[in-house]
Amino acid sequence: PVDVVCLGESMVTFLPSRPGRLADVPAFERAIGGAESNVACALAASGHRTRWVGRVGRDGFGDHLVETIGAHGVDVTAVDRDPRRPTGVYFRTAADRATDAHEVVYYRAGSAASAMSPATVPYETVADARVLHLTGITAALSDDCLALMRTLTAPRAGRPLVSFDVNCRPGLWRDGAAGAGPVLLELARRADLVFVGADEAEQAWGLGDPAGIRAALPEPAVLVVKRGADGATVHERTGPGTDTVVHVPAPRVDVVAAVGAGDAFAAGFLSATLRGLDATARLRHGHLLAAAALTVPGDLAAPPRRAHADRLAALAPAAWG
Ligand code: KDG
Repeated sequence: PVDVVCLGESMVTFLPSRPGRLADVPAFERAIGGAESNVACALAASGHRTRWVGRVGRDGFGDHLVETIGAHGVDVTAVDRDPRRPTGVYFRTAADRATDAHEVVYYRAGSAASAMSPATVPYETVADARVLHLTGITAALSDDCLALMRTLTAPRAGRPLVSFDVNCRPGLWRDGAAGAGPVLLELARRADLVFVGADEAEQAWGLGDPAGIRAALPEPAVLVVKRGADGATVHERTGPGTDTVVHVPAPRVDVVAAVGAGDAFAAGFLSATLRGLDATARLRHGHLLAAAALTVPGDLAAPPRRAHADRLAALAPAAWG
């Protein structure tokens, strides 16, 4: 058994050698990406037994993903290899520091992971976890992937706690945010714990404030609404129709690239959840891991060690803005 299973597509990521338009970048450095494996790597680094369930091609990029994610201490034995379809890759440009504007180009249509389905993922590969972490990205990859998401979030006796990060990526959906909205809402309502950015809730559902999002999404026992530098709010059900609401501001950091910060936040929050910590500590651990990811150019930052994170999370509220 493991603490957490993270399921989704990972890709080889190409980071630019210098800032500027994609059209002008002369060379790229290879890294890895994939929201769910980012969460898995950060959780493994925080000392949790973690498995990544994904699908890659029988190619060098697939080898690289399996070897790199495995080297982070994540169990990769359930990763499926497709003999015909390739491993997905994507390229990105450096983000503008003020606006976070950047270009992303995916080469993942028809990838090995896009062929994930209820048939390629035996339920036993996720059933022994305490937490199953999923994101809305998988739902956008193909009809088979959407069917898999529906299977994994269906009510069933003894299912792991289902954690769902909305991760609205309009560029991946046939009809952009309009097409994504209803599907993401359907899946979120079937989860036990939901992470959503206020900006993406606005984009997908036309809802910006945490109370409005909670009203549209009453089912999950825990809802976390993230507002970037303004911090995050957790709504936790404490009785029928009753929530406790806790807000924790985010620490100020010099942002290098926002990519991966949401994944790191989810990992910090999940780690603290697995350890039975209270809502304030869960949000603070989310912010701490996000801060580490915000200050590196790629998706993955080495998170602070657990004892160090505990000391930072225990700082007086004044240190937290
Ligand atoms: O959260 C970071 C991810 O966006 C990145 O690694 C790529 O998974 C990815 C995606 O589909 O956007």
